[in-house]
Amino acid sequence: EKKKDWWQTATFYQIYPKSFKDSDGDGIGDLQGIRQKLDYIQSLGVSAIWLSPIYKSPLKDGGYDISDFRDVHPQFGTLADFKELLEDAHQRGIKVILDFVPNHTSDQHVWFQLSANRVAGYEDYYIWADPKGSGAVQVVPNNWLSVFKGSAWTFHPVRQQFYYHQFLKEQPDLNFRNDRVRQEMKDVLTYWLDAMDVDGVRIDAVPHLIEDNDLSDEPKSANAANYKPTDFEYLEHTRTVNQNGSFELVYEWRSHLDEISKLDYTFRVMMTEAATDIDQVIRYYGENDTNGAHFSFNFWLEDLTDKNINADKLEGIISIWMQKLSEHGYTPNWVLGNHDNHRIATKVGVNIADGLNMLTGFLPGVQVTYAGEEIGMEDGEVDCEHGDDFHEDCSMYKRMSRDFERTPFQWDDSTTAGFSTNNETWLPVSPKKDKCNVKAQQDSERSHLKTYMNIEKLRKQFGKLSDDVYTFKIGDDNAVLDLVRYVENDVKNVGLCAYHFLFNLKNGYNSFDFTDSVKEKRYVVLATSSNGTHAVGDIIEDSHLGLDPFEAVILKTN
Ligand code: TEU
Repeated sequence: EKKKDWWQTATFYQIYPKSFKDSDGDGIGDLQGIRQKLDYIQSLGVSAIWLSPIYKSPLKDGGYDISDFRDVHPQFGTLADFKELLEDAHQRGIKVILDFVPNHTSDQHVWFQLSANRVAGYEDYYIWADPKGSGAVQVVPNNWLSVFKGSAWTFHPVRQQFYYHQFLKEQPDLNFRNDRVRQEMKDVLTYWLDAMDVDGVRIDAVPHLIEDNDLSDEPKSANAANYKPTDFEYLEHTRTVNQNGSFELVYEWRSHLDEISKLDYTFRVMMTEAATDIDQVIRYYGENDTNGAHFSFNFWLEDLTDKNINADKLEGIISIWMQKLSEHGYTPNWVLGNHDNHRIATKVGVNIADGLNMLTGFLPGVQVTYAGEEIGMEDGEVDCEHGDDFHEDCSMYKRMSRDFERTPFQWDDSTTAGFSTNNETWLPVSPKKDKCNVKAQQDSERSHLKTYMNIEKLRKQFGKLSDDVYTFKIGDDNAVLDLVRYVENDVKNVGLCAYHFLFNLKNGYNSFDFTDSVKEKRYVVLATSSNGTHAVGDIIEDSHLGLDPFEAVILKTN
């Protein structure tokens, strides 16, 4: 088997900079705050941090609306602060990945101002279209919808045309059919990867990069019949996502990234965000001999809830992804959450969160952790009045706001959870910090955090195992998921030297018999912190094992 690169067995730790640690007392997290917490990050054992956008921005979409791609938002610090963070991280062997948001800019970006004023050279930087018809009322060019809300077109009074925006109206889409725009964004990549020396990029919203050129209407979705005729919302997104050009752009950026890496013999990683169906996700990894992203996020575990989680469902997700990716020789990856979705501990229940961290840590390939998952952090509580994201529309707030998963990180049980010296934090600190915080979990012998740190240690060994995963369902009602990975050179002597991951997904005791040889010696290398009786080092003498509700254990047999 080919020797693996570091990233193929790595854990990427996502930090939402506003929420991690405030160093200057303004109630908002910043770069020096992250720098202060590098000891903690290092103690986790993760390989890399990925920072959500840190750039100049009016912050209409949490920084995903960028007004200067080359500078840091003063709220987060300065370029000098970023360099210090990068240097200190590198000194500890931690890679730093930045968010690259090419699909759109802020409407405050100078390019948009120039384009709106039809300044020569900038006319076609964005996607402009005339109103339909010639009546007094400005009619949108077509029925395309924004991912967030309503039409994807907004009329610009200066230019007297509509501009296209896949997200907020403050986030006009760049026109990637324009070579100058292509070059501009390549230059942004060069700036961060080459001049600033960052270790890679997470590319935002790649399915949306290019739209159908003739602006034809979207068809109604198959179940549109069930909706009121005024419900405009129930249209397909076939003209605006996964167009061939979007894949080509990703491939172009990959080859650009590789060229930069060749110059200084330093590997750089590229990951893409495409919340779309699996075959399209795989196309962002590459096509035929053309490389795309090193990996494109697998969001299937994000759909888990306490209602749908069971051994069947997990087994299905794992086998489909393992099979599809191995067909292409690509590296799998496993994501439990991010800044766009309710926290996994809230969705499935805190008692299942450890088992899921153990699962993503056990599986072959890349593990992605959203800061807070390692302590079983749940969503915070925010009301519209104190909200940030979509708070302008309180009827939408509960349904659409992503504030809940962005509340300040819980370092300790003090008033602001150790996040800030200022009691006025940008989003309220969750009252759950009393019980759920880093300090308490560091001090306790068994905790979510300790389990997480242990799985990270074990990953160093798991990386050397064969990449095949054997999946079984055992126990009463097939409620226990049993995943087996063998030591590479032992695959043929099945059963001799292997790791088992056992996860009881039933809210009840489960007991089962090992079907393989009883002569083997089995011992526990990891167990969930709060449910169950097993502990690291326990030797399992009999061919029989009992698991408490939602208990997960990793056994080694040899
Ligand atoms: O999200 C891209 C995306 O497609 C969104 O629809 C995402 O699935 C949605 O926010 C879920 O609620 C990326 C970023 O992750 C997100 O934070 C940004 O708002 C968005 O791009 C626009 O830049």
